[in-house]
Amino acid sequence: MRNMRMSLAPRRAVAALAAVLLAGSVAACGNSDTGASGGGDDKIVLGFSQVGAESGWRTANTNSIKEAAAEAGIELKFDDAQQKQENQIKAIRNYIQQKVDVIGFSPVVESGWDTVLKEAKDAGIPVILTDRAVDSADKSLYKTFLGSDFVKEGRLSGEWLVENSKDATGDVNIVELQGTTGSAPANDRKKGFAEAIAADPKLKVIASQSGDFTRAGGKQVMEQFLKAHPKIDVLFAHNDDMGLGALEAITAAGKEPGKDITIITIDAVKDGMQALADGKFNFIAECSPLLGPQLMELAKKVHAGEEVPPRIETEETTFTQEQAKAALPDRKY
Ligand code: GZL
Repeated sequence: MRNMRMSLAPRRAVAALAAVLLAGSVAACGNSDTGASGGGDDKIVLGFSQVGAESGWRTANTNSIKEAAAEAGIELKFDDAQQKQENQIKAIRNYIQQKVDVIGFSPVVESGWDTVLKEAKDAGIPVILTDRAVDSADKSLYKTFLGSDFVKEGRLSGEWLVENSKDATGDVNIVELQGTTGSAPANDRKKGFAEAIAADPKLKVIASQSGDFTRAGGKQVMEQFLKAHPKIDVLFAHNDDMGLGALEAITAAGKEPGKDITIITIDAVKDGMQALADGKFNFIAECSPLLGPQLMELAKKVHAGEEVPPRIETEETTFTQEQAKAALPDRKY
């Protein structure tokens, strides 16, 4: 009997141990489940496809998203597409495969998204657009678009130039450094600027080319502009980084930026604001990259099935040289 008891005891112990292990593994599986739609826990999983790391603005935008996700207790899967649309489409498809709860992305260009966004919709995964828009006719492919009004940024830039060119005698020759070809900010800033300067026929855009939002691109294209056009009065750059790259070319050509050539840019990142405060830039229209906290609030709402506004415009302002000097100490990015 004893032997029996003895033989029974280990079996009971094994059964008890197995039960504990089984219970533990089920619990562990629920806690460590990161890919499926929320798994057995309440942690929202957000898959985000970022344009790249092309500018100071983009770096600040990425930091805002990562910090806000941590703050909000949202598990962030993050992909840097290196400014290639095919990489963004691949990342979105991966997120669909992983059954994330919400997909967020900043589309590098406006067109070519309908197929992959329909795949996300068919998979029941809500999509939030941030920063840049898409030109899809089907607005049901995403829940909302959180970002700036780029046409307004271009218009404010042009209006400042009209206001500050009143005393000019003869034509004012403008060269334009466009952002990434096909991107919403490039298309819209160009449109807004052109509409504004139409108010004064003296203001003429004599050359316009993409510098792809990078410092290197801005420098390279500005060198070409300076070689081709002996009289350049104004540079309008679609972002600070291309303006900062252009500064090197302007200085190398023996001209004084901010004086010989008036420089207008968009973004208001710290390096741009420093150039403005130093008198090398003349005007900046702000484009805020700090979209992280609003993105996380929107992710929670769409995950909970709550209605959200189809368009949420970020608040921003403009800066002159004097305003930049005053604002610089408090700039977050
Ligand atoms: C604008 C953003 C643009 C910035 C650039 O919201 O998409 O992309 O103006 C950045 O600096 O590269």
